[in-house]
Amino acid sequence: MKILIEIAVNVEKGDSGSVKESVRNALSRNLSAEKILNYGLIKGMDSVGKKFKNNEIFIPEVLIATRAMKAGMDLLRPHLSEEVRKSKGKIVIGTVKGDLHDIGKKIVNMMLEREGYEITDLGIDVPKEKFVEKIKEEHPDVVGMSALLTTTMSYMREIIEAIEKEELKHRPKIIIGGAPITQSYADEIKADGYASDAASAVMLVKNLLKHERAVL
Ligand code: B12
Repeated sequence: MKILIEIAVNVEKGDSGSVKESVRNALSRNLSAEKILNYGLIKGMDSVGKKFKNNEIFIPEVLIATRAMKAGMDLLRPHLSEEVRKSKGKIVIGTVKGDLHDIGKKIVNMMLEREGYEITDLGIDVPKEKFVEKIKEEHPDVVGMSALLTTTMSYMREIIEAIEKEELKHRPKIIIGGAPITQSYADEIKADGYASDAASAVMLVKNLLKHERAVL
């Protein structure tokens, strides 16, 4: 459908104004919010991801496209059906202390949000105390940490130790990610999981929470 292609193209261009306009237009034509999300916004973002992988576009373009998708998402949210909006679980996520990289984390957040998870993003440069405070306040199902620097990834271990020290009744599952992170590092610091990209992060969370329910 032409209007959905238009939305996807506007996301790719990173044109927030046009994304909003075309999303409003699609809604006024009674297209379902799910259709607009999946075949417009997500389609555009998928194509951005592919182009980034092939070195056809670079970080600034990815960031601008992410913002444009978010602008469209904000308009769609009230129209999404109860099923999509109903929280499938709470996730608290942050980029660890000393680290200011957050482009990848934002993409992960958006993919998880699209799947129905409720995200609290603690931002960048987040100390362990903040993670612990939010866990106690929000009782999330999952805690996510992101690090892009070899110098900051070691701080993830400190955060996990700080969480363990609290001896919480329901300790959230802990997942980690970021370019220098590997599965063996996740095993080493006793994280519950690692994912190398946003789509795998969604699968990881689904699996961890499915297992959780099976255990309960
Ligand atoms: C953009 C960028 C910046 C931007 C960040 C802007 C922002 N708002 O994020 C700015 C300019 C601020 C920056 C600064 C620095 N940077 Co920089 N930066 C990059 C760059 C080019 C891209 C990172 C990126 O966004 N990738 C794209 C996203 C989509 O990928 P991603 O982050 O890996 O995320 C995916 C996965 O990892 C995963 N994921 C990510 N987080 C999470 C979390 C969870 C829970 C899960 C499950 C999955 C997951 O899913 C994501 C989506 O697929 C990289 C080089 C590169 N090509 O990677 C260097 C890079 C990371 N930076 C580097 C460096 C050295 C720095 C600086 C120290 C430079 C300096 N001398 O000042 C500073 C450090 C600042 C700080 N304290 O953090 C080095 C790190 C080297 C190292 N091994 O430690 C790199 C690798 C460049 C290089 N080759 O030297 N940087």
